Amino acid sequence: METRVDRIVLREIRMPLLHAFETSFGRTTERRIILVEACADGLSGWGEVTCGEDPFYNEEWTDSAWLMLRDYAATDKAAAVRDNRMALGGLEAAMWDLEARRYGVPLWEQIGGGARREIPCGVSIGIQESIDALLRKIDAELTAGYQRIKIKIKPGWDVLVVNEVRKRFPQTRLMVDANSAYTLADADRLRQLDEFYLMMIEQPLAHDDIIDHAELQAKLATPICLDESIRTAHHAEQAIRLGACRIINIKLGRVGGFAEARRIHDVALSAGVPVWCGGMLESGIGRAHNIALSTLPGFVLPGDVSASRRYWARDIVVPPVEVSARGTIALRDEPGFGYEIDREYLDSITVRREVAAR
Ligand code: OSB
Ligand code: MG
Repeated sequence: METRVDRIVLREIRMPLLHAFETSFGRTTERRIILVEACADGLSGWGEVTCGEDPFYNEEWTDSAWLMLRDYAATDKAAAVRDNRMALGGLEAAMWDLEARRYGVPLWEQIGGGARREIPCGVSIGIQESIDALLRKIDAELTAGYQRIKIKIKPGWDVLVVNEVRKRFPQTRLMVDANSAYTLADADRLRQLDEFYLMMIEQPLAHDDIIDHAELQAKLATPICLDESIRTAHHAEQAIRLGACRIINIKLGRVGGFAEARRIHDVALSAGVPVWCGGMLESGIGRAHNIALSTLPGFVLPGDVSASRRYWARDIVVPPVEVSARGTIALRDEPGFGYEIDREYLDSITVRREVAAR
């Protein structure tokens, strides 16, 4: 985006998670999050870099993103950078927020959203110590009102677990996410999941694959949803054309910001493929951006966008993000991303700060 900025401030914060989050690729107990502040004309726009602490979900991690932002993002070399979308996307999102504030409109309006006044919410539940612990967690989330449950699976924590969950919660909108833990050789095992009438299986195969997913989708009744494999609208177009997925998870960071997220959304919408907003254990800032994104018309399925209190004892935004008893988050009408930043708390958890030249 061609927005003029006077100054870009990078900040790394540390936020301990209330509950460790475990996927097929690892376990997270504390987040190291980079925030990007884009300043101009006395206004600040904010973005969040959504990469993990290690390069296990994709190739980026907190320290690589810091260097990418410091040495490239704010220079005329940025356009030539390949991938590193989460780092660049953090700045891109800050620019959108800054633009929204310049016009005095909410971010959801600035990006062309606003198709709904409240967004439907689901939860993503990590791998647990026991099936009993998982069942208790699901029960608590349903009691809180969440509209859809996603559980993480991996070889050894899949068919048996889903069977128990389904027995206990026969009516719940349920899905699984494998984070690339399987290969085509596991097709028979994955096909066993068909009997549980799941909404979808998210990213069963390799993070960079489309063709094997198409072969797998042809063998499954359950829709495949792609996450890791879709970084661009071009990928989305190819995946849909090949029949590699019937649903797409859109994450702002993974695709490099609102501009590409909208392009993917548009490709999916015109193909009749539903999309939903994924999550990356964001602080309140990234969470607020996800809420804005979720108001585009094609975001018809509940996202992994849930309440601050599921992650943090204290969030950096005020008020914290809250979810209604019917499992929705209401839009806010303040300019920009819609929440106040708790500056005092933010400063107290900031471990480094640097002004990137412009
Ligand atoms: O694959 O959707 C994923 C968290 C970290 C990395 C990848 C994923 C996730 C989640 C958590 O599922 C979603 C959330 O609650 O933010
Ligand atoms: Mg996923």
